[in-house]
Amino acid sequence: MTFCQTSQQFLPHQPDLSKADVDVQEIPATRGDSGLCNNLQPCQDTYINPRNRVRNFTARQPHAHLNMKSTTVAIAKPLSKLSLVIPAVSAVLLAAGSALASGNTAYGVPTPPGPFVVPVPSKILPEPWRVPGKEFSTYPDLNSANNQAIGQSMFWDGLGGVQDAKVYSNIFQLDALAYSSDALFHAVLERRTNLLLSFVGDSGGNSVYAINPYGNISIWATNHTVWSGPPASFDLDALEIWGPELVVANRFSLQGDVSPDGTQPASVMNDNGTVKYTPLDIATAIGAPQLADDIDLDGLMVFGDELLFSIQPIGGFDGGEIWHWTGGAAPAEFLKFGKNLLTSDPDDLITWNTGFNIQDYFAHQGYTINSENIDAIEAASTVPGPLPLLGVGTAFGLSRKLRRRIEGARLLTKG
Ligand SMILES: [Ca+2]
Ligand SMILES: [Ca+2]
Ligand SMILES: [Ca+2]
Repeated sequence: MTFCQTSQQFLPHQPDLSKADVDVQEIPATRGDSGLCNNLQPCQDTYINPRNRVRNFTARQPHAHLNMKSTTVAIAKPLSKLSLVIPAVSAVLLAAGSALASGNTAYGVPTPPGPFVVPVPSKILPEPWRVPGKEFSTYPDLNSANNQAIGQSMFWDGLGGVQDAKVYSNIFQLDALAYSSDALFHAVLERRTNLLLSFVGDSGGNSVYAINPYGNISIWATNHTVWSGPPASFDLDALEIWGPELVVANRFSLQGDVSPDGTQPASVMNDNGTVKYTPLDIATAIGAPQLADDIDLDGLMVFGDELLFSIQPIGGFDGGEIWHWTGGAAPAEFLKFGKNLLTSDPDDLITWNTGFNIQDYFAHQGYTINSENIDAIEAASTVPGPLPLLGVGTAFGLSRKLRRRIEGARLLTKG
């Protein structure tokens, strides 16, 4: 077991994984690193989600809500990272050593993985409970009491437990979550990690799939892994991972691509209430500025000004496209990720464009997704060892270092 030994390794969302961690760590896979549904939360193949989410874009008034009277909307204040880190440390220490148990539905029982891990680019796929700081949203938005709750996200511990995280808007559904310096962002571009995807409908009760650089697909999280008491129509439609534990995302998108109060067009929002990118920015980047009034970004990873994103089907796009965009004048390009196992050319990569038939590709590996429409994007690979039990004082010292690093990272990535 490898323990983190320096505070550097405890930095969440480490700003530059692309240079420092270029060497892929070929860690022998263990049962726990297999990445498939684990023995505590076996794959559920019996759950059928009948809902087929099809949106009528032609009937929708383009940003009609922008004409609504501007109102002051009370949005839940983002939780302070510091105020959350210390309780999280306490929870980890108090619960450390307790055996993992099945059947728990309260978040953090037996324990969330804690805030002090940074993923390492590799082909190893960690089980969800090993990954800290997991936040998600459903479609439609629900809270942990299984009531409809517009704009709500939840934390999930990977063992079925959830708790309310944040209300991003009191008016509009939440449909994408990200962090300003998403871990493994560049590892995706360099094909050194596992790409995580959710599709509209979560067919078969499978909320999140993983595809590795070799083109192999596996189930990363079933709906029961995410939420042990999911509603009948559970559909994960936003995902952010790599914590710190119990810390909310700081980039997001709402359904309809508007600001939380509905007064501005916004495909990507900053947590400070400013617009990171407008629908016109996104539509122009993908070469379709004529779609600016209707485009709806619904899958997102962020690193500074760079995006990996997907949109709802519109104007000839089927929703299965994943673009990489630097945020500048250059157009967005379709992501190339994963060996295409349906071709004989060993160098042929999957291009995540409209022409790539995702359902067909998944079907060839035995998975039925019933949709081309990607509604969440993330990445996961090797999780370093857990925080060694050095005592509360040491851990709280680490939390102070963590706070400083978070503050520094905020300055670097502000905006
Ligand atoms: Ca949602
Ligand atoms: Ca989904
Ligand atoms: Ca959106």
